[in-house]
Amino acid sequence: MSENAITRRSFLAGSAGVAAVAATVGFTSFGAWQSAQAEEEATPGRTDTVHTLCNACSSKCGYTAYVVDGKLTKLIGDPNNPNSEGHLCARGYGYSQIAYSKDRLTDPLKKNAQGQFEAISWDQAYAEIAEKVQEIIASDGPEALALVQDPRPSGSYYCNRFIAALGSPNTYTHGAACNLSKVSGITQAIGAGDWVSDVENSAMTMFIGRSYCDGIRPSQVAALKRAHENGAYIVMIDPRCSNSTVFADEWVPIVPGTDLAFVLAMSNVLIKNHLYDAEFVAANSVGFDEWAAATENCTPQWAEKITGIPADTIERLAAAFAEAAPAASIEPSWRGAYGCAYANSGETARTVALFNTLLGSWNQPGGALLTSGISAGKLEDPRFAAPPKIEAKKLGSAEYPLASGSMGSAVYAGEMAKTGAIKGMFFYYSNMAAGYSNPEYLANAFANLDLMVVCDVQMSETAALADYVLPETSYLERSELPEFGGGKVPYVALRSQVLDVIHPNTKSCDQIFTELAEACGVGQYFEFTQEELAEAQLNTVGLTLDGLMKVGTVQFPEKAFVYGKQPTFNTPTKKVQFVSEACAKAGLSPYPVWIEPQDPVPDGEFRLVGGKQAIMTHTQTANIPELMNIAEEYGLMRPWINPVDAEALGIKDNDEIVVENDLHSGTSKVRVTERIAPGVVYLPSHYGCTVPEQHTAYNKGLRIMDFVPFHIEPAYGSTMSQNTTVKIKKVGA
Ligand SMILES: Nc1nc2c(c(=O)[nH]1)N[C@H]1C(S)=C(S)[C@@H](COP(=O)(O)OP(=O)(O)OC[C@H]3O[C@@H](n4cnc5c(=O)[nH]c(N)nc54)[C@H](O)[C@@H]3O)O[C@H]1N2
Ligand SMILES: Nc1nc2c(c(=O)[nH]1)N[C@H]1C(S)=C(S)[C@@H](COP(=O)(O)OP(=O)(O)OC[C@H]3O[C@@H](n4cnc5c(=O)[nH]c(N)nc54)[C@H](O)[C@@H]3O)O[C@H]1N2
Ligand code: SF4
Ligand SMILES: [Mo]
Repeated sequence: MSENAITRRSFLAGSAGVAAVAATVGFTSFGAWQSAQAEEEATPGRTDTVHTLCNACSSKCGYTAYVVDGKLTKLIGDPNNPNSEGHLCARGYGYSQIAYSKDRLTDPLKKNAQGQFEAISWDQAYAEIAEKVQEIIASDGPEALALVQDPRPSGSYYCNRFIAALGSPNTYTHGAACNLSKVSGITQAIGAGDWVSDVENSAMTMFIGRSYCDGIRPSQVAALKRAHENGAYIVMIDPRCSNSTVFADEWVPIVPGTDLAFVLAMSNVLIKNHLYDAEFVAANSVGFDEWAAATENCTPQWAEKITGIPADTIERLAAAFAEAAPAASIEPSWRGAYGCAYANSGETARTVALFNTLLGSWNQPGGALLTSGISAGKLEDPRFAAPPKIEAKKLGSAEYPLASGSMGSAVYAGEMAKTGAIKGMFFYYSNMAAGYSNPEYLANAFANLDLMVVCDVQMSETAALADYVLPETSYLERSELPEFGGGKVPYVALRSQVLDVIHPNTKSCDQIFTELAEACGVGQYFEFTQEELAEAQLNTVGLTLDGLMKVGTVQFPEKAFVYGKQPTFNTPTKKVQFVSEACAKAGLSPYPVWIEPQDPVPDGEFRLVGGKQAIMTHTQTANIPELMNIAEEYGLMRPWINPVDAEALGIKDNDEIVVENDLHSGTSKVRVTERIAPGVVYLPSHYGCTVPEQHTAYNKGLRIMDFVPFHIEPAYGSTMSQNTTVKIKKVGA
C-alpha cells in the first residue's frame, strides 16, 4: 500500500473518532443520548456514524452514514442540510451500493494495440500520460488539451487546477447537456444564471418542463407539497403529465420546444392589457418598449397554432399570474424544456426571466428570489496561489459567445477533437460519450485524439473509448473539499470518508490529480493535502474541518435572503435587459423573438422528449442492481405514447415496438398512456448502456442520445438534446 493510502487510513481513524462524537450532536437531550448509547451497546459489533454527502446526483444531499464492523448499514438524511432536509431519495440509498459493486474499476488500465484493456501500475499510467501530455504541448501548445467534468467539490478544484497548471483554458462542465442554455439565457436578462422560486409561499407558480417529483431534490419535493397545502395555484407546462402533477392544479400539455411562443404570448397578454408591473419595469429595466412592440403580434391566437395550447388558456393563465403577482413566478427550471434541448432554448430562458420581470416578482415573498451563496475567501498561503493566468480563450467562447464562461460548450470541445484542434482530453466524473450528444459521432471524434484519459468508478461508455482509465475510490471511501452552497440560507457541507478503501489500488480525485500533476512537471501547484486546503477554505468563513465534520452541514442564517430587498441585476446595464447587446452581437435578435425549435416534423413522425425517473440518475445508476430491479419490475424502461397514436398504428400497451430514425433503431416494450401528448414519444433517459462490463445495465432499454444528431445550439453552445424526430411501429408491422 502506498504511503498516501496509509495517510488516508490514519485520517479515517481520526474521522471515526470524530464520528463517535457526531452521533451525540443530533440528540436534543441527555436522556435521548443515553438511550441511543444503550441501543448501540446492544448492537453486536461497532457502530460508527459519519456525516457525508450523497453523490448520486448534483444535489449532494447531506446524510449520516452508519457503519457496523466496517460495512455501511444505514443512511439517514441530515435535517440541517438544505437539500435533504432530513430525507434522501431512492437513488441516494440505492447508489450507496456503488461502493460494493462487482463492476468497480480496481486498477489503472491501458488500452493495448489490440484494443483490450490491461491493468498497469499507477506509476506507469502517470509516466505515460505525462509523456503524451508533454508531446502534445510541444507540438500544439497547451490549448490542445481539454477536460470535461461534472462539478463536484474536489473534482472542480483539482481537475480545473491541473488543466490550468498545464496552461490550457479548456475546461468544460456537463452544462452543454444539462442547463447551459438556461443559465446563459437567464444571464442575458438579469445578470445571474438562476433564481429560487419561492414556491411554498406563492399564490401561483408555473413549472415549464421541470418536475420536482421526478428530477428530485428532496427539499424541493417538500416545498412543492407545502405549496399545494398552502393553496398555491400550481401549473405544469409539459408534454407529459409528470409525477409532480399530484401537487398541481393544472397540467397543460404543450407541443415540445414551443415554450418560447407560449411565454411570449403570456407576455403579450400582460402588456396589451396593462396587467404588468409598469412601475417596476420603468425603474429597473432597459429596452422594454422595443420588446413590447416586437411582441405585439405574439398573440394567444398566434401561439395556439404553435404550442397547441388554446388561446383562452393562455389568456387565463396570464391573467391569473397578474392577479397573483408579485407572489408568483415561473420557476427557473433546470434541464427539461430549455436547459439544452432546442435551437431556441437560450432564448426561451431569457424570455422566462423577462416574464417574471413583468410580474414585478423579484425578491417578493412568493415570487422569484435572487439569492446569493457563500464562498471561500482569498487564501493567503502561497501554496494555494492560482497557476499563472492563461491568455488564450476557452475553445468555443468565440463561436458560442453567450455560453456561460465557467461551463463552456463541451460539445464544441468534442467537435474540436474531431477536427484535431484538441489532441488530448481528460474526463473526470463524466460519461460524455453516452450523454452529451450523438454517441456514435462522439466516439468517432474521440478516436481522433492522441490521448484520452478517463477517471471513473466503473467502465462507462466514455471510459471504454479511453487510452487510459484511472479508477477512483467511490464517494463513500474518500473525503472531499467543502461544498459552498447558496439558496435562501447559504451553507457549507462536507463529504467525509465513511468506509475504508475497498479496492487497495483505487485512489481519490485529489490524490490522482496531485500525482498526475507531479508527473507532468506541474507538481508545484499541488504542494498541499486536501485536508490542508479544506481547513484553509473553511477558516475563511469561520469554520474548522473538525468542527464541520462533527455536524456535516453548517448554515449561515445571518447571511439569509431578505424578502423585499431591492434586486441587483449584474448585467452590463445593471438593469433587467429586455434588449441585450451581447445577444445582438451573437447574431440573435436584441430582444427575444420566436425561433423555431427544430426543423418541421415530417408526417407520421414523432417529437422525442426525455425525462428523469425518480430512481435513476443520468447514466450512472442503471448498473446498480437494487435500482435496476425496480425499473424492470415496474416496466420503467418503456417509451410512452398516446392512445390516439397507438390506435392509429395498431399498437397496444406492452407491445414490442421499433423506435427509429436515420441515426438509430431499437426495440422496446411500449407504455400506452394518456399522460403523454399525441405526437410525442417520451423516452426515459437513463437506459441503453452499451458497455458489457456493466453487467446489470448492459443492453437494457433504449438510449435517447442515439436518436439525437450531433449539432450545437447557435450562440449558446448546447447540445440541442431534443432536436430530433423518430418513427415508431409495432415489431413485425
Ligand atoms: N431522479 C433524478 N433526479 C434528478 C436527476 C436525475 O438524473 N434523476 N438529475 C438532476 C439534474 S443534473 C438535473 S439537470 C435535474 C433535471 O430536472 P428536470 O429538468 O426537471 O428533468 P427532466 O425530467 O429532464 O425534465 C422535466 C420535464 O420536462 C418535460 N419536457 C421535455 N421536453 C419539454 C418541452 O419541450 N417543453 C416542456 N414544457 N416540457 C418538456 C419532460 O416531459 C419532463 O417531465 O434533475 C436533477 N435531479
Ligand atoms: N443519456 C442521458 N444523457 C444525459 C442525461 C441523462 O439522463 N441521460 N442527463 C443530462 C444531464 S441533466 C446531465 S447533468 C449530464 C450529466 O452527465 P455526467 O456528469 O457525465 O453524468 P453521468 O452520465 O451520470 O456520468 C457520470 C459518470 O461518472 C461516473 N462516476 C460515478 N461516481 C463517480 C466517482 O465517485 N468518481 C468518478 N471519477 N466517477 C464517478 C459514473 O460511473 C459515470 O460514468 O448528462 C446529460 N445527458
Ligand atoms: S436528490 Fe437523491 S440522489 Fe440526489 S443527492 Fe439527494 S439523495 Fe442523493
Ligand atoms: Mo443536469
